[in-house]
Amino acid sequence: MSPTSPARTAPSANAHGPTRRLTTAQALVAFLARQYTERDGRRQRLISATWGIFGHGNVAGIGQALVEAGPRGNGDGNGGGANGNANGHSGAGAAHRMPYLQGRNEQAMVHAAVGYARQSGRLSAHAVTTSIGPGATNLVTGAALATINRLPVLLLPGDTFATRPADPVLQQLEVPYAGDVSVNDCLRPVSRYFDRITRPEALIPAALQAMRVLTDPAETGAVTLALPQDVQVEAYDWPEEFFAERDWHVRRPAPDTYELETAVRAIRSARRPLIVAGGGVRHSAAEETLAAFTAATRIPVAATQAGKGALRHDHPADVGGIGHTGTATADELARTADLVIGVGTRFSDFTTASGTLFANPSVRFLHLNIAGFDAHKLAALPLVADARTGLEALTAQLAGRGYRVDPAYETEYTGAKEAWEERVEASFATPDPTARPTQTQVLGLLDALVTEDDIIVNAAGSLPGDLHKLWRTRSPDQYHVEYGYSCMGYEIPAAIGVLLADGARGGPHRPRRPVWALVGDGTYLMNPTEIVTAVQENLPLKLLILQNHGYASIGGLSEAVGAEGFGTAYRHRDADGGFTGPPLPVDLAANAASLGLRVLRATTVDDLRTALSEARDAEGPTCVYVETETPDTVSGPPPAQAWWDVPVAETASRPAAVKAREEYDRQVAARRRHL
Ligand SMILES: Cc1ncc(C[n+]2csc(CCOP(=O)(O)OP(=O)(O)O)c2C)c(N)n1
Ligand SMILES: [Mg+2]
Repeated sequence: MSPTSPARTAPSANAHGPTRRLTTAQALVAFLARQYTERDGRRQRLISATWGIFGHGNVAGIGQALVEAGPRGNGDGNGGGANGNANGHSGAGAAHRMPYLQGRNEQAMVHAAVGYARQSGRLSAHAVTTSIGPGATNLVTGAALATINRLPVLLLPGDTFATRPADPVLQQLEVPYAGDVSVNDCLRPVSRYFDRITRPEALIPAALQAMRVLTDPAETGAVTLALPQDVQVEAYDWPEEFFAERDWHVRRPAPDTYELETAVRAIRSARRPLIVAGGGVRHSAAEETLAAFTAATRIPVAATQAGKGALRHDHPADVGGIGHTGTATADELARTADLVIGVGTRFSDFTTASGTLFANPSVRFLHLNIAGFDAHKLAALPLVADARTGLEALTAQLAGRGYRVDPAYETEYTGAKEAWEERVEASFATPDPTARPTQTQVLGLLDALVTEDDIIVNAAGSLPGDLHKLWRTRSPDQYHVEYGYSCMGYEIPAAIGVLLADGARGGPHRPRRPVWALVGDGTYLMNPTEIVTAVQENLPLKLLILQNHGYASIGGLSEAVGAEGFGTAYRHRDADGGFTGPPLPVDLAANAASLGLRVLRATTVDDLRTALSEARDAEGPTCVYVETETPDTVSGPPPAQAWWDVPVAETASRPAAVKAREEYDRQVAARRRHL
């Protein structure tokens, strides 16, 4: 971090040099507009915009500060006091403006910020300002999602008065046992850094810590600065240095010599090594380095949800998704692997098939991860480093010693990959163009249309599993599936965030990249309202709604675990009070249209092909709506290739649960703890 020289033009000064008199909120916004990240010689704004919904907890503080710093403020570039500000320094020059984005729901604003951060390679992020109370607590889900996925987002919830002149103010929680608790304390466990700014000057260390955490590749996630509503508007003489431009270098730590040597020895003695590529490959922009490592060693690469796209789908070493939603190719390799090399993964239960996937009795793990916490999982040999730097070091070390997997192993996985490809083709095939499409046929039609420019965004329902197994990822950032938190309702706002990110923005001669939000009907109903934001910003969101009248994924899971599909269909009540009546007369296409989207309804395979193509070419926000057919054996997805631990009732009166428990006990018996 190397601050450049601040403008020393302030008329006032204290013992430590010139100062500016600003409110806490004005100072925070001015500070945020002057933070930059730098990595690999590229420099960009760290906080490039602020999302907000205003209420009494932020309207006069952060809200007023955003007016001063935004396009409607006194942003004439010389700090002139167009609005009568005596010091004239809260006004933002063009480079230091703080653009404002208007959201409809606080959780959705965080999702949008997360989509933006991921698409920006974690080098640029958004802030989110809310009122106190419900506005603030609506952030909790988004914060958890950001933190779990290690994606930076700065949360600025308003908080109740620090001076407590009139407790309880509107929306204030009072707990009898502690006077200093507010609802914002809910954000502590889901934040990587949390502070409550109860005095203006406390902002200085807090803001610097917040930037440190946001730009730390091992630490990053949601960062929360809770801002009591009285402190936001309180004036203070800020040291001018606080407003200097600061560059936050995003580091690429190199591996420790001992860990590197241990890793190289482990790889050289492996006969059936398998790489598990996670989101860390993407965050480190290590895709090409991974390809070079694979070219040298021919070690096959399986991918988690966050890592899919680390290699192109047609790269000879790409064996597809791994784990519960993985391909047969990857999962078979995992069962026999003697060395599993994790690169930037959290080794979630989906990846390990809840501890049943890595079945070779002598399997060992090696884990290249920037976070020591993850690098040590599964009793792995840790290789704590940036993914790119670590892979470069491994490649260099192994190249000198001529390591390459046995050609028979390469032939084996190449053959298995071809066999899986035939299953993908079978799932995508549309023998009857006049029929209603199944979900996998919908994916097949989209697959036939997209190029490496397209980006697909998804998070929950049955789509993530189908996509993980079947999607042919054509570019490193095409596959944007949030599966750390798998949060229904992420898709639409996140797609907006992706569209706002530089990576998706076309130049004057290049249209924006097509960004598709793929949602089930349940997911749509959870959180459709950010459509209005896409319309407001004229972002060419492409929303694909797949109607199957309920929570089909959970319905299937429920059947499998003895819960008989209970409560998962969107149907009228029957005479017994269950939900087995006719589907509900809900028209999601009309709903999307009412929020401002152009909607293309498709009934048949042929309709859908046309509608998708029209949507892809559309310049404005567009929705394709299709009702899907329940899959048959030809066009359904391949079944799960590995287990997932969802505990089943140990005792029950109903036969479905008793039977499911027998199967559960069989599966649990195969679980291993890798120690
Ligand atoms: C916010 C949230 N609530 C609940 C869940 C649990 N859940 C996972 S998938 C799912 C159903 C999704 O329904 P839909 O979007 O229609 O997709 P489908 O299962 O029909 O493919 C539910 C309730 C979740 N992932 N996120
Ligand atoms: Mg559904």
